[in-house]
Amino acid sequence: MIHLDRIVLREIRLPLREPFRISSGEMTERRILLCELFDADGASTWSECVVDDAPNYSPETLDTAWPTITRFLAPRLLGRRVETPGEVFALLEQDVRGHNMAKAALEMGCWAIAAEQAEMPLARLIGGTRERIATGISLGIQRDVHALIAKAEEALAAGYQKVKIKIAPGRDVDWVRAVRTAVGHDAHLMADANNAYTLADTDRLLALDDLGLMMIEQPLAWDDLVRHAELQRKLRTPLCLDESIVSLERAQDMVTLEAGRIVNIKPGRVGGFTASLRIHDYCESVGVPVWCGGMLESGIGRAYNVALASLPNFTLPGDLSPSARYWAQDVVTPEWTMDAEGMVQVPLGMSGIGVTVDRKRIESLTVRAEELRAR
Ligand code: OSB
Ligand code: MG
Repeated sequence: MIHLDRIVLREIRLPLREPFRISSGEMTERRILLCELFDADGASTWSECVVDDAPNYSPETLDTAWPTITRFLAPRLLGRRVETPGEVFALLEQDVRGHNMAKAALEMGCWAIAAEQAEMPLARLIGGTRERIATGISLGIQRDVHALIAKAEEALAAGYQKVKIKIAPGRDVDWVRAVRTAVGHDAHLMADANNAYTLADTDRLLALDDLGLMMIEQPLAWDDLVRHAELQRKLRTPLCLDESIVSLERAQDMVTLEAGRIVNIKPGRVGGFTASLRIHDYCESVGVPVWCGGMLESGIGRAYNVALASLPNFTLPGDLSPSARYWAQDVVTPEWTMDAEGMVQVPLGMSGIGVTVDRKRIESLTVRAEELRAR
């Protein structure tokens, strides 16, 4: 049983080792929202709300998630007894529209509390079966095509099993073709447009069809399915939806409309693990492969992604780069690493999220904190 009596929210600032640019914006430093959850029985854990500073990926930001949690979401959990973490999503969904990342931070934290109570690794509690997970890298938009080629070659040499190239109009077909020529036809490449195109760009997108990409991620609007379906009818390359899939129902709609053939599951975007598990199971039942995306999480958010990606239908490499790719120093020990085969180990040797949170470091990075208690 889960019975939270205290939640502490914190904002920390963590500078990225290099700026990360996507078609809709650039990040140099992450403003990260962390939650610490305390159960009345003594169990506690950390979770991460994967919002960013600006609403260029989803409508949520750190500054919308914070008051949504304090005013609307945390009061529903604090002081309440809940039998299983699988009930938390419905509790947070009831009459609260949207704010999936805010919901997910608390919902996933409840799963980790349950894992602590059961003395089980989170990955096993949710039904994960893998011990190692194939990893891909997401390469931000580079200064020029030469820089992009160098990054892609470096990533493949390091063992990454998939290279995702962020694209935008003018930095797309020629750039991806140049990478393909440099790395050869066997390398697993894909492109992610983060909504940079419309159907008026169909010819340009069709030119990507000859480059042997595993998939093209979210070329059209963040909330669109119908136009993605129109595009998919013309493309041989599978479309993968990211931004558009905010719930099980949207994943079902994607399949019904044939708007895409692959789903990128980010637990924050869909409201947590319960929704992620439903989408995973549904996709498995209709033969749609899924993989785990990333939001430049700290090592805390990464722990949840790794646990989720250990489920059986996560058959494609996830955006689960090791800590050192993002940060000079992560907030967890051990830091997340990847072996030479591009595999991340699922931590199965301890209960809960599988890493130890460096509280001293988090305290030194904290710019604000707020404690919430059962009333
Ligand atoms: O579209 O997948 C995306 C990062 C921020 C916002 C959106 C996306 C991304 C990434 C980075 O691609 C994935 C990672 O965490 O390495
Ligand atoms: Mg994406």
